Amino acid sequence: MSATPSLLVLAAAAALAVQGAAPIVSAPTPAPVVKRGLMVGVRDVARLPDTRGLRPLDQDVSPAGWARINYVRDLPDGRRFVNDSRGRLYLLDRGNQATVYADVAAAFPLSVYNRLESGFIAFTFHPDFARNGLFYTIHAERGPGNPTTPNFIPPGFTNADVTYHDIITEWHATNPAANTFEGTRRELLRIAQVVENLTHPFGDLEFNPTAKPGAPDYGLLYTSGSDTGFSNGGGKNAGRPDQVQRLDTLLGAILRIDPRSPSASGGQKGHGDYTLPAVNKFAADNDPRTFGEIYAYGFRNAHRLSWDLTDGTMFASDIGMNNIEEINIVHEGRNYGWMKREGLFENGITRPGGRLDQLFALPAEILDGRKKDEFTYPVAMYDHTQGQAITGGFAYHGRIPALRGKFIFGDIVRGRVFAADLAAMKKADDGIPQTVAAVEEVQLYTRGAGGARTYVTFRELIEAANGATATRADLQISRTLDGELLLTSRQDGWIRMLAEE
Ligand SMILES: [Ca+2]
Ligand SMILES: [Ca+2]
Repeated sequence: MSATPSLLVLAAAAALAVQGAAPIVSAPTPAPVVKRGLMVGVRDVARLPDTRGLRPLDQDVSPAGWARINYVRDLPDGRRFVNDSRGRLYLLDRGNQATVYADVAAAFPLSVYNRLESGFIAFTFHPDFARNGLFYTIHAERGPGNPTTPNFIPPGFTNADVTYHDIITEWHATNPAANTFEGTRRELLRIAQVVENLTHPFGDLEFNPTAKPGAPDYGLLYTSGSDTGFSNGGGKNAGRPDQVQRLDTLLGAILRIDPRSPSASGGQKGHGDYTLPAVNKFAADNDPRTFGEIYAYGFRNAHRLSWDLTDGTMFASDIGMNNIEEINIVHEGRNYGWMKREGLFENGITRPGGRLDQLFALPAEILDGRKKDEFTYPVAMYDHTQGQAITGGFAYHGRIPALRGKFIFGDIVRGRVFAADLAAMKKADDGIPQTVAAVEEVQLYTRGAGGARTYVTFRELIEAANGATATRADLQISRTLDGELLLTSRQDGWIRMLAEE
């Protein structure tokens, strides 16, 4: 076995620079992500219909992409659903033929499609969908000329500043067993963006899959933690550290809401048409200056959440600015640092004349835990010499022995698939910034007709499928009902599965 320890102590990070020295602008973590012998087969599952041209050219961030998959989700009844960000929610039958379950684009004609996270961004089913027929979607709309007023505009701004809306909608299927949606919709929450480009909208909706009926967390809806472009969304309102690191806002935080309307629950109303969970720390504090929806805060673009099904540990993948990609273990009420922190560093924007693309080393007594600050630090990370944007990831306990006990994730842009030891990640959740789990790369392979292995990269698979080079892999990962992992791309429309050692 490799002699590399699974838990790294990044003494080198501390030694790179002393606090107050010159900013660090590249390669701030010392170890590259390398392959250490993990090899996993990948096989084709299904390809979505070709939707090139479905949207006008100026309303398609990647017109050459066959289809733009963000999420695959299985229902307990065996049905599999997948979204195309161009505006369709598909149902895959047992033969993997896709039919349109809901035409989301038709429902939301003001939607914006020309950014990486745009269009029909995400969906999730209520854990009791089989009985109540409820599911939830995220989309974004243009602000100017929009007839609907946002429920929340960032502090200090007015409707005249609003550029985009980020919207969470509840859909109610009259017959949950039907294979085509028929029913009604109710808007839960609409928040305003004020930056030039639609940037870091809500990216994920999740129910804690380990919460059982009757438990306090059952039926509560979590959102991504998204700074709505106040980092680099462009225009005069970007680069605003005063908009984050505060509890009187709905942005930059993972929110946890009871999606029931207060008229149905009898509970306390939130900013939108939903109920504030009485169990939320910032709802229970009876302080109106701390918004009761906030579960944890200090995120830039924690666009994917997941739970370890064996013990309920909650993970968030937070996409960094110019330097550090993070996996965080999420605890209620904690501050995860953005924009004051990026990885194990102070972000330069916090200093007079400083910039978002600069980092400064933290004092050694903070890094080694002798002195505590108010932040919670990542349990695994890599820097921008190794990738540009972290995917979601999952604690793996499925059929592939080599991956069991690992957290599997990757890099959206490069399509590299990574693994970190789950026990090491949980051990790194120790209040000591410099202890983090090691990250290694997974070697993918396909099998030919004769059974021979061909070693491949995810990006090569996309390029072969599309018959063209891809500037981005646009990798994402989903988990099946039985705990296996699906690799998808917003470029080639294929759903692939990690299948064997
Ligand atoms: Ca409060
Ligand atoms: Ca640690």
